[in-house]
Amino acid sequence: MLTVLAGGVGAARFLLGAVEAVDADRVTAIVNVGDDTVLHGLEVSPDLDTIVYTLAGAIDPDRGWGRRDESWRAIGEVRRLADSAGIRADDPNGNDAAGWFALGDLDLGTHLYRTSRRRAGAALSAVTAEIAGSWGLDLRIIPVTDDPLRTVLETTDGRRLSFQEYFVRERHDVAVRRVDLEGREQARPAPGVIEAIREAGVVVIAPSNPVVSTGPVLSVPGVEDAVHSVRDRVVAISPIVGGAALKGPADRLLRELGHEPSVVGVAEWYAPIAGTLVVDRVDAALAGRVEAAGVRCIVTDTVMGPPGVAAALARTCIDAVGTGSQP
Ligand code: FO1
Repeated sequence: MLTVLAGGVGAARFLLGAVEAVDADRVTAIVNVGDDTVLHGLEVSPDLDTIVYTLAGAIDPDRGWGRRDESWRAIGEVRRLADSAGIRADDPNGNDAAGWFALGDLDLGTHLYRTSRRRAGAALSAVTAEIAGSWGLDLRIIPVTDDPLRTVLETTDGRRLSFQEYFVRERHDVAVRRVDLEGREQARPAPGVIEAIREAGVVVIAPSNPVVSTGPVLSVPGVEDAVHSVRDRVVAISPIVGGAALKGPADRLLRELGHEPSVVGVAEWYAPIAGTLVVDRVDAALAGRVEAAGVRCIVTDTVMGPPGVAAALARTCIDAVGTGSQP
């Protein structure tokens, strides 16, 4: 079994390769929910949806989130109404009414369904399985927890922003001094999470943001201990290539929180729980410093643009653990 600790876009692209490399029913994704939010009363789970839509071939390939062939009529109407009423995105009493978070019409259907099922008492993990099943997906996609877990970023000017306020509304262009994971003490791993880690032949930490994507996954009590207990079988893939994040603010957040924004900083971050770190060829010269941080370093192509790279990367992770493990 191959288990992947996953954030959004980078993890989704890796999972596409993983289901080429091994049978999809042997792959489990354990997914961040710290980005989840409630907008217009609807429950939105961006990382879960990015993974489902990507594996289903329904993702918009340019944006990397939301549906392909999307239309925007409903959110366009919200924005028209807000404009007319003078409601702005930074109005504390009505900011989502300003429509700063772009919910497409097809995507809205997912949020309507999720919200209705959750109000009827279904757990997020059960609803996620229903949504993935509707797309005919054979891999297991599990939110790390069914309990509320919210990433909150405190800016240097003292504001506390939800992840989506930081990422989308503020375009991650504000300095952060602290990241909190609200609800983590009470959160319990969703059914199947701990088993999927302990019983996996290989656990891959996807090339996702360590602070705000895999960080919340590992923060759920019991998850980091489970990963630590199989450290020799854990392979992390660096989301930092040549000192920069391929997408999003991973490099900036690492720097702002006092870590080196490089594969060395990533190695130091994951060394307690991962035996191996995979880095891109452009970082080959740093392999010695990665190993000095206490993890084995594998150098290969990690940028999952060209066809075949993601599947080759998945095979590299499996081979890294080797010795007869059966992913
Ligand atoms: N990202 C944006 O930059 N702008 C948006 O308006 C936006 C809307 C959106 C709607 C649904 C969804 O599932 C994702 C959406 N994202 C948007 C992406 C999302 O905020 C981030 O990619 C993840 O949360 C980061 O992992």
